[in-house]
Amino acid sequence: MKLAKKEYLSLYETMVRIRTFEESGRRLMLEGKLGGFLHLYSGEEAIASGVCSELTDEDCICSTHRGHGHIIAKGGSIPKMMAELYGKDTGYSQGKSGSMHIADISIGIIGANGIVGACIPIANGVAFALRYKKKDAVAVAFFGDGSTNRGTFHEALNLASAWKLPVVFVCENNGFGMSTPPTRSTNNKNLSERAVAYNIPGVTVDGNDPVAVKEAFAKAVKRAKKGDGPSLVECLTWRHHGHYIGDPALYKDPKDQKKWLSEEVDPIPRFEARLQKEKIATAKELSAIKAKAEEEVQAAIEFAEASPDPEPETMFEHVYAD
Ligand SMILES: Cc1ncc(C[n+]2csc(CCOP(=O)(O)OP(=O)(O)O)c2C)c(N)n1
Repeated sequence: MKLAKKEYLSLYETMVRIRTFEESGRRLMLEGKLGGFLHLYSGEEAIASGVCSELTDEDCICSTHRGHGHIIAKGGSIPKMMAELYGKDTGYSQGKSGSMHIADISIGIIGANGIVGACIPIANGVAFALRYKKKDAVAVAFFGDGSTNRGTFHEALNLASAWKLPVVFVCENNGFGMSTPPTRSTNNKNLSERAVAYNIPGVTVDGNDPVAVKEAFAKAVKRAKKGDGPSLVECLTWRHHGHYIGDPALYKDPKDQKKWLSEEVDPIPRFEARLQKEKIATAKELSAIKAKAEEEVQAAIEFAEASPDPEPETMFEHVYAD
């Protein structure tokens, strides 16, 4: 897949914005400024960037507990997400949901979700609605390797195939479901093989290469929009940190950890090297993008810190529909 310079830089910028947000979140939590749980997306940025670069505001994504990257790549607001992590009134859910329930329906972010595998059938419902409303749009479900062992995954793939729903299933295989690698929980070499059971295409791609992800995902979108039904795209990647902040990840082999965090494998330095080698961008252009992301996240932190806490009397708002 050959892209215009603007497109390559946009993929890079999205990855950098995600990494900057995540690493700042990590620092803030370790400093005791954020509460709750944070499941970081560092290391997996190429997937959200590649996928969301093929989507418009009409297309919808259903996300997971590890959702910040998806939200940023789909155009979500970094200040509102940061304020939500701070539990502030200006956050996406007025500070009442935290990291795992962020949604922005106006731009197709149906929601992060703390229940593993729950977003997969939800994406089917969204896809059904998009088709019913005759929209030229798709629904995307992001989920981890561990989620493919849940019944929701199998039920959703079966129904999506039977009804030829315009949905794409994106499995982010980051090597672990909490501490368990897929080799200990399934007998499939590639999780994309599971698509065979539902008679839909299944591919495994390099999930640390945003262009490879974009290319595979674009094919799946084309098929979905033509009315031919869903596809399963498995993206191989690695989460840089523990399952959540606080998990020391002692179950990781240090050799694997070193390899995946190396400049040759980490999606960001790897893409930087490619962009420079292929003379698509200079080191100066790339550092300017990094500096802009730092400024953006810093401004979001200042916005969040200056924002008010929610009023106690609003505690029961948004619990039930009026
Ligand atoms: C139904 C359900 N079971 C268990 C959990 C606890 N849990 C939270 S994340 C997680 C692992 C998910 O692994 P995976 O789907 O591979 O996603 P990853 O965390 O690797 O991104 C588990 C078991 C949960 N939140 N929901």
